[in-house]
Amino acid sequence: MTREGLEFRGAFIDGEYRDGIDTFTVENPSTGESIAEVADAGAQGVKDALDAAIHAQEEWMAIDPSERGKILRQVARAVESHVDTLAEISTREMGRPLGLSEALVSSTVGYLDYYAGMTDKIQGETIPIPGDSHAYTKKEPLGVSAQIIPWNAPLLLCFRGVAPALAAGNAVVAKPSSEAPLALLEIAEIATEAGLPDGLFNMVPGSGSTVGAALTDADRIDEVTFTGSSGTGKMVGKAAVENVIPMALELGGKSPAVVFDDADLEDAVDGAYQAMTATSGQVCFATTRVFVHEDVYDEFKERFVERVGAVSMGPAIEDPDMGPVISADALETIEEYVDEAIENGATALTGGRSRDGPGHFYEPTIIEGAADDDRISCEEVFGPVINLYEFADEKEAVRRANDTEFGLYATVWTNTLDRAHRVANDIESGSVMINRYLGSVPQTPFGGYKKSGLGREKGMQVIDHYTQLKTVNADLS
Ligand code: TXE
Repeated sequence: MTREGLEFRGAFIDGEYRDGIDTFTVENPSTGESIAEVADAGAQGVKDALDAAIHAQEEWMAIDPSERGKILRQVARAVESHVDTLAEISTREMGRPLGLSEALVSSTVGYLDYYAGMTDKIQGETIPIPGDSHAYTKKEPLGVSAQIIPWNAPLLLCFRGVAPALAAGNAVVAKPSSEAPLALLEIAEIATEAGLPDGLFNMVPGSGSTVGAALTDADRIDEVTFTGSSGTGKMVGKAAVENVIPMALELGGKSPAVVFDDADLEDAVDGAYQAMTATSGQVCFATTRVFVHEDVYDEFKERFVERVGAVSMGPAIEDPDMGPVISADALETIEEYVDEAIENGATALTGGRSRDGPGHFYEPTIIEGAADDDRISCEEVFGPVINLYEFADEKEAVRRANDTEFGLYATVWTNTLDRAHRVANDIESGSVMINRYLGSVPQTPFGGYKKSGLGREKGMQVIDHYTQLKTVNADLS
């Protein structure tokens, strides 16, 4: 269906697309053009989705666990056969270069396969207790999981939560970000066509303050998973406390990388380069503060500046090294942070400005000379901006790396074994990478220390989050 010449997408509720109470427009950040109209599900859409989810969940948890795994594997195969379509939609709506979008859809398939294999391994324990007794535990589903999805990696971040939630026997009502709802609506349809029962996975688009709040405030949800900004996360958390339900909050970071004098500098530069260019730095765990030992600082700087100088930037669909940032507002925020840092005495070694023309492009920017307590050193810029700092010894590096309210991700570059593990131990962060930047696989738990969030996603342990433990204690005498 088309409205005003644009593609139209309905809300996806109970296995079908539906009109909502209104529509909103989705823009291509590479061009600034409107590309689709999407239904605003409104509070009624949330209510309908919850009705459908509650009904579907009762039937889903009654299905044999290995059969549930088989269905999730079918969904994985269906998503796999749509990698190109999903990647293209995602690239158009949120501006990630096409090759990277394809890689992220493949990672999404990885989450489905990993958790599909877990459906028949969710088991309790027998517990030896005094007397003639038989005590055991069972892990039972919670019911309906509400998933609030951001725009920066919609498919992967959605299935990071949805795959284990479904595997554990729950239903899902998800709210996509208004910036990037299209690929998620497409994947909901693909999953349902592949055999996921109607109503088990619903997608309710609309604004955060109306549809998002209607979902997280609903007393019929049994769990909430949120990825996004700290401010919104706190609101979602308050609603979860009111509802007395478990929550997982992933609220971003200000991730340090520490580069020692014995590091492989080429690898360390590559790590910083990837952090800056992948999704234009708009990644929760992206390295944004690089601390380099004074003996190799100049060499690191020279190589990093040279590497960044060669970045190709352009429309994401043409698969450049780096695409745009998500919106005009985001561009303005990045400009404010960088301009303020420069006014305060820092230097932009590269970039430091946005690019004229259509789309929302900010040049990859290396900042030198920002103070540790400047706003650019402390707050999430969410753009292709990295700060360089020089340090003299390990203690200083760790202290400054930890001098942040966040604690999501950190990277250590050194070839000294004891130092690598000592620093990994001392850094206050939910994940620490040693001599690698990326380590994102479904098997490893992920989540934040300090203000970066609450709870852990991924890995086997997340099944505990999506289940409730029942203790059964029988008198055998
Ligand atoms: O986030 P919001 P936005 C950070 C990043 C970025 C900033 C703003 O710094 O610049 O947040 O991005 C929904 N009840 N991150 O505006 O508002 C909203 O519709 C329920 C970090 O996108 O937090 C969207 O689906 N839901 C990050 C989701 O919450 C509500 C990823 C996130 O939106 C709601 C993205 C409400 N009252 C942004 N209000 C990360 N951790 O990776 C909004 N939403």
